[in-house]
Amino acid sequence: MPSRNPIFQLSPLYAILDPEQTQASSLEFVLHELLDAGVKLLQLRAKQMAPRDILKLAMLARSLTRSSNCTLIINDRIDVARAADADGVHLGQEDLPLRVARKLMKDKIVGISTHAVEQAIEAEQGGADYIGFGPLFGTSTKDTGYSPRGLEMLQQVRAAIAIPIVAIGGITENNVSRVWDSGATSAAIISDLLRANDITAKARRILALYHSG
Ligand code: 3NM
Repeated sequence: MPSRNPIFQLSPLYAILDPEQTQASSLEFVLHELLDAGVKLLQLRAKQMAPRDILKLAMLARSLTRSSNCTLIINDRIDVARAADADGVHLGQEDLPLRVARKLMKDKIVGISTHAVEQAIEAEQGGADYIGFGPLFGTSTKDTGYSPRGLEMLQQVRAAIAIPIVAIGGITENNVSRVWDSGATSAAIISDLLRANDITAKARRILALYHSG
C-alpha cells in the first residue's frame, strides 16, 4: 500500500527534535538550524513536557515548518497533533491502537514504532502510513528494551512490507549510508544531530551523503 504522503519518498532524513537531548539555549534556534539545512521531515518528541508546553512548541514548529515546506509529525500525542494542525502522529506499540488513531487523524500521517518483522507486517496491514523500525544500532538516547536489530533484520523488514521504513537507533553520519542501502526509506536521528556543534552543517552533510550515494 503506497504511503498517503509522498514526503517519505523524498526525505531520507527524519530529524527528531527532543528537548531532553539538546544542549542548545533555545528550541526555536534548533528548529531554525534544522530547517535551514533543508530538513523536510521533522518529529517533535517531548516526553517530559507538560501538555500545554508541548502544544506551544508544536505550534511554533508548525509555523516554522509550514514556511519551510517541511512535514511535521508529533510523537505520542494525537491531541497535540490535531490541535497544532501537524501533518501526522507517531505512535508506539503501547499507545492508542492504530484503528483508533486512524479514526482520529483521518487522512493525516500515522506512523508506528516496530521492533520485529511481525510487528512491521501488522502495522502495514493495519493501515499505517509508515513504520519506525529499531533500535537499529545501540543507542543511549532511549532504553528501548530491545537489543540492536541490525541491518540484516532491516533488510528482512524491507522484503516483508511495501510502506516506507524509518529506521531509528544509533544512526549517525558515519553509518547512515548503510542504513539507506539496507532498505530504509528514511533515517531517524536524534543525538548525532542535536549534539553536533553545528546542527545545520551536520544535517547538510547527511543529506549530501544521500544525494551522493
Ligand atoms: N526509538 P538516537 S530508538 C526514540 O527503537 C527512539 O524505537 C527507538 O535516538 C526505537 O538517534 C530511539 O540518538 C532513540 O540513537 C534514537
